[in-house]
Amino acid sequence: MQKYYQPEIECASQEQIKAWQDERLVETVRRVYENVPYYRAKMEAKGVTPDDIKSTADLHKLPFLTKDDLRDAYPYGLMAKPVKDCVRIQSTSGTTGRRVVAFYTQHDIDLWEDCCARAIMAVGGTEEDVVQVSYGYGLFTGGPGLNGGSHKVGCLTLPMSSGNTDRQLQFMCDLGTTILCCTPSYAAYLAESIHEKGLRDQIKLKAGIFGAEAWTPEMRRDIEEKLGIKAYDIYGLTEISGPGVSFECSEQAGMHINEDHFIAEIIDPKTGEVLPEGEKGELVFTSITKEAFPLIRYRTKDICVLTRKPCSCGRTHVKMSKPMGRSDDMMIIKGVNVFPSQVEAVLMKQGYPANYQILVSRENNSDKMEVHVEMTPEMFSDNLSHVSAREKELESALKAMLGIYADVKLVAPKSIARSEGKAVRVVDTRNLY
Ligand code: DLL
Repeated sequence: MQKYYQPEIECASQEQIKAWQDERLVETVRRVYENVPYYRAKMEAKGVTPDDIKSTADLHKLPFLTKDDLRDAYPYGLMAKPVKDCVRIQSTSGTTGRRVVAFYTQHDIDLWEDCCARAIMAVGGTEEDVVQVSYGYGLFTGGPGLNGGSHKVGCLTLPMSSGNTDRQLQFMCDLGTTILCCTPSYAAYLAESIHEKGLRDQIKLKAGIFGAEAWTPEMRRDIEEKLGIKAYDIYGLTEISGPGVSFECSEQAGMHINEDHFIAEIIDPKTGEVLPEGEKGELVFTSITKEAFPLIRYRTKDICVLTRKPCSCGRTHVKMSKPMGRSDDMMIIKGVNVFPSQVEAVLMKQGYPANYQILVSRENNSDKMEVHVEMTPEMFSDNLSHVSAREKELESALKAMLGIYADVKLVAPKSIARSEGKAVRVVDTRNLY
């Protein structure tokens, strides 16, 4: 039997959902206009005041917000509550090295954890379950979000964080983990290790909640088969709270967006025009319950489709498809958001020319990032040991900027193919979308 964490909300009528959204949108817009000078200026520039916003039908009148706004307003410019009312930040990388920082009051954390609890119960989680949270903890939202949701459901929670595979497997076997939460690529890696070590009979897993990056239907089948589980998708982004903005249910076909907290729109990424239900475009969110960091019409850059087709699970909230790509150049490598501009900034700072190429591939279900960088003619004449020392130096500078390892290869001047139009900065052979 299908169980819900908050049935009266998750299965509310369309009218009720609309009524919540109307009321909360009007309140949120007024609040940010009065408390956040950055928003007030943006609204004034578009000639719109809180009096113009009477319901969700007026949403289109409001200006969009992008990662650039977050960068411009960094660090405190979009905060809608004083620091004394905030208890947490989470963070992720931004477009040109400035990080995105999201703020939370205790109430914000509470609502975020409710969303994650809904996701856990949607995959069959109950207080009988042992939930292994193998998303990273710390600034990344994955660990803290699912951890909180698991507590709310009353599951025994293993705050493993990512890495240390032997320890992951030992706890999984010894404590009888039933639900695994991690990125799909780490799930695939764990599945392979379980298979290789012949541990399949010793595990009690029944479900997995895997998100934070794109994964293919083939990958889902492979993980499900190797582990003998159902693998569910979960979506979210730091700016809008973290995991649990939307989650899959028993249908395993699209993710329910928690519409009592977030209003979703699909727009044409080129014109900004709102598209009708069922059309593919960029997903835009407005958060309507957040106290510290409410974002209005935030452009996610994720390309998706929304559907209100009734779902057999009984939930009534709109469903989004799996993201089908991005309208910007952000890549997710080993679960970490990486922009080519960040790589470029490091190279420039270290005195390299802007002739480089980022090669991303997947080997044994694990992402690999290589950066080929042209040397200047002076560097090229150096001896070989200097070259390898320079490579190491760049690798650590990139690690400091991105948080992940990239294999740097310094190549001869003019050896990276020049293109006639836009430079081909990224060659991604993973075929994830
Ligand atoms: O990835 C939050 C999260 C943690 C989601 C754990 C799910 C599980 P960010 O690091 O800010 O936040 O990255 C957000 O990741 O805009 C999408 O492009 C991508 N993304 C997130 N979930 C999925 C998914 C977390 N299920 C960015 N499928 C988003 C495909 C996803 N892409």
